[in-house]
Amino acid sequence: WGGFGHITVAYIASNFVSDSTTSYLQALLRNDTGDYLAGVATWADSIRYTKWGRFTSGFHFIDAHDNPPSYCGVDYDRDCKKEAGCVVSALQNYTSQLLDTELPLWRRAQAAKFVIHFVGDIHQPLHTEDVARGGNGIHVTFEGKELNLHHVWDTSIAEKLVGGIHRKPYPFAKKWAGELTEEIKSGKYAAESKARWLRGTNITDPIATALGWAVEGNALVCTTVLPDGAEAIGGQELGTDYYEKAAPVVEEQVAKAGYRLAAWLDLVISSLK
Ligand code: DCM
Ligand code: DCM
Ligand code: DCM
Ligand code: ZN
Ligand code: ZN
Repeated sequence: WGGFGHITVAYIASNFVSDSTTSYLQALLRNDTGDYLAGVATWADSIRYTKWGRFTSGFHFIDAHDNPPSYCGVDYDRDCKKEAGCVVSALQNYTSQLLDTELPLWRRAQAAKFVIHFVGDIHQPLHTEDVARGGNGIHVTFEGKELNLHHVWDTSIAEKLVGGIHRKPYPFAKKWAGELTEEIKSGKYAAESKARWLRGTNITDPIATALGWAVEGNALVCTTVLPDGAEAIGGQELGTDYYEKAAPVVEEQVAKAGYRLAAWLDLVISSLK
């Protein structure tokens, strides 16, 4: 996701974590405001092109060798690059660093920041997709603007959903997170979705847990992102029909990522004591 998506995911998570998780992470991240998660949600993107952070650039996605729309699927051994890693191995690695109380606090704070970011990214369908580098090479127009498909899914759809963010991601994200939090607590996700979202979550098996999240996002590439394949969409305007199917998917993936991030952080922090 772009910054707006990541910040929204973090605000949703801060609405659901337990009080002890809040205190623990506020201390670790040295921020005792309500923005302690939101404030670090985009940090991983800010370091990925720096010299020291270059090793993390492959951690934001997994390039599933699928063939949308006829075949979707993610296979850890097939798709997670052995040298560069992927978002699934990164979540496992940084979760274990966050759990490792032998590590210096700055390393564990850094691990927390990676976990907060990567739980977001794994829920962006095109971050689990190999075709044209996750859609970066598919040129489209959206509301008349020339963009690539990856950018549309990272940023444009979410921003249109909330009526634009007017260069103020934090207040707009906080508001959207508040709305999605209500949908989870008592609205459209309350009855069935949120219980289903946490099925398969296993702190003793981060690879299987994260792979489950990736498989689910990747399936959306076949149904919603590229329902007629990559060839059909290239050079096209993504009109109202496309947007109206995509927007609820973006909304649910963001809500789900925030709710799962809260559950994951609770599991990590509670297992430390
Ligand atoms: N931090 C870190 N490693 C350091 C120093 C700080 O991971 N060597 C973390 C703690 C905060 C965030 O970075 O989450 C911001 O730190 P600062 O307040 O130093 O900018
Ligand atoms: N950081 C790091 N190693 C570096 C530079 C930065 O681990 N060589 C981390 C420490 C903080 C985060 O980046 O977690 C933010 O650092 P800063 O406040 O220096 O930008
Ligand atoms: N990306 C992806 N899959 C890839 C390559 C990149 O999901 N195989 C993502 C990471 C960024 C965006 O696409 O969100 C742009 O990446 P880059 O700047 O590395 O092209
Ligand atoms: Zn992206
Ligand atoms: Zn990212």
